[in-house]
Amino acid sequence: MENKPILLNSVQLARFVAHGSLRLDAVVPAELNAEAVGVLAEGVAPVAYGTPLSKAYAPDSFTARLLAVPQVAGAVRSLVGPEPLVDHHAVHVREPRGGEAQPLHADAIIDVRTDAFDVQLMYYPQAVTLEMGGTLSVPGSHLRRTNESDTGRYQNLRGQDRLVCPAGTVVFLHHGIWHGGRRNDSDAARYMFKIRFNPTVRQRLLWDTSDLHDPCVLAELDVTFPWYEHAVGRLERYNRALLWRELTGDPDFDLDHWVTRVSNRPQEATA
Ligand SMILES: O=C(O)CCC(=O)C(=O)O
Ligand SMILES: [Fe+2]
Repeated sequence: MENKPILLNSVQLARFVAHGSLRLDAVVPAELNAEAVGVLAEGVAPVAYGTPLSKAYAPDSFTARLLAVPQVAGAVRSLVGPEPLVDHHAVHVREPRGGEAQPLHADAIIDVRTDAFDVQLMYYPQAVTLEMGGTLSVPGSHLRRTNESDTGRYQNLRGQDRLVCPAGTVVFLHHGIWHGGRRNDSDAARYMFKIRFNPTVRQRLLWDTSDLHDPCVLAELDVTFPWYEHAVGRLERYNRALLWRELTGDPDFDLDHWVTRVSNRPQEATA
C-alpha cells in the first residue's frame, strides 16, 4: 500500500514464458509469515468468481497486506495487469505424514487460448524442506496442452522441480503448468495459499521493459528441458515464440526461425 510495486523485468518475464513459473524467494516479511499460519489454518473466506482484485479483500485483511508486498504486487501487475479478477483462492494443506502425493495435473481444464493466460500465485509462509511436500512442478510443461489430470499417470519426469524454499516465498505459475502437492513425510503441516487471477487487460508489455533487448532474454526463452522429446521440444520453443510475440507485440519475434518457416503461405502465382 505505502510501498510502490516492484515490477518484474524482461529477463524474469522470459523466464516465466519458458519455464511456466517464476519464484520469488523470501519476499514476504517475517511478521506476515508469522501471522499467516494462524490465518490460513482458520481458512480464508471465499471470494465470488470474477471479483475485481481491488474489491476482493478488505484493505486491512491478511490477503490484502500479502498482495501489497512490493515484489508480490509488482509481479501480479507485470503478469496480469492492474485490475485482474480473482478466479478463486484456496488454502492447500499437506498434512503431516499425509501418506500420499497429489497426481500431476494442470488446474485448467481445456484452455486453448494462445493470447492470454491466467496466473496462479502460490505463497508459502513457512520454510519448505524436501520432506514437507512442497509443490512439484514440471518446468516447460505449461504450453503442452493437456486436460487437467490426464498427466496423473506420469511419475518423476526428468528435470521436475520439487519446491524447497525459505519462508515467505511466492511462486507465480502459468495456469497450464503440470504440478502437484507432494507427500508430506514431516511432522509439520505444510501450508500454501493459492490465488488464481484472470487478466482484464491485454497482457502486453506490462512489466519493466527497459531490458527488453538484453541478450539474456533470448537465452531464457530458448532453454530446453531434459524431459522434452527431441522434436516436440522444438514445438515447445515454437509455442514460446508465439507467446513472446503476444506479450511484446513484436510480430516478427522468433527463436531459430521456428515460427517464420511455417508462416510461409505463398499465394497463387501471378502470370
Ligand atoms: O498443495 C500443493 O502443493 C498443490 C495443490 C494443488 O495444486 C491443487 O490442489 O490444485
Ligand atoms: Fe493444482
